[in-house]
Amino acid sequence: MRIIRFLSDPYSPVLAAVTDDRRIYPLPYTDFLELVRTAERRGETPLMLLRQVLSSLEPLNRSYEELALLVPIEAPEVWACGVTYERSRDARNAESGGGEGGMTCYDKVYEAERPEIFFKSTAARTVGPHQPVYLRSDSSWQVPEPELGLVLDRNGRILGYTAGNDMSSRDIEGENPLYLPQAKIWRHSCSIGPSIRLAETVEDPYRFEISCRIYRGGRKVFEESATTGRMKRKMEELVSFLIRDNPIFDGTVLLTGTCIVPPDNFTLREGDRIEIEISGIGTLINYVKAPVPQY
Ligand code: DO4
Ligand code: MG
Repeated sequence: MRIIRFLSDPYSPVLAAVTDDRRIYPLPYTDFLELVRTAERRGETPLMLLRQVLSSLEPLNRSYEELALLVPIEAPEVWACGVTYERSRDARNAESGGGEGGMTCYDKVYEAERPEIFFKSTAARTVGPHQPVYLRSDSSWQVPEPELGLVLDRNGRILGYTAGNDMSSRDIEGENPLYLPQAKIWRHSCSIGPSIRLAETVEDPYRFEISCRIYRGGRKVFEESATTGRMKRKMEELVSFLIRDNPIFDGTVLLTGTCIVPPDNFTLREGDRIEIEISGIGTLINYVKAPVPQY
């Protein structure tokens, strides 16, 4: 069972459940958190509540593909983990010119007890399906980072899973790791969606298949797949470090790090179409836009 938001006529957001057979049921809740809280008040899980509610509702007479999807949750904050996969560690060593001789900061954090966790985005900087992600004007080496996202409550409980794009500037981070916030945070540098897969419907979160495809002028210029089974850490371990002495909000999203990095000679260009697909969650599609001049 997945939860989406879409824009109905006349322009109001609707929360809906998508069943495994892709039927869509508009829900009587304003957002995902209201669904979770209603279930909690009734001493039920979100899935138990949805099963009851859906039995008295009619599915929508439209297909998933026809809907104008919105960001599935307006996450007050998005945090992200880094170097949780070998692929990310190796790419970072390459872009920073490290990796020869002594241990780099990336080698160290990959092995350390404490994971890398950084602040990634706010609701205003985060976009949903089919909204543009922007490039930075001062970077010439930019890539999407396809990541599994955990949707958390204020206690760090994993309520659901979503797909995320941790847009990254490899030349800025490669120049100096202290530039990380600038390599990670700018206008529309984070995208999440298209749905939230209820955590209780996921048997094993280390079996998500993640794929990334990038199209340029209609031609596929990049494709790669990996699985969350290659993650060095456990999801609960990442969450426990996030919430250590750090109160979070209901609906916070934690991106769990990238397992896919395009080749070193690849950089995003205006007009590229990025597709991030995660099994059981769906495909998050965004177009790349040139930076907006300051005003
Ligand atoms: O170390 C910098 C960021 C790493 C990251 O974003 C990732 O591994 O996904
Ligand atoms: Mg990342």
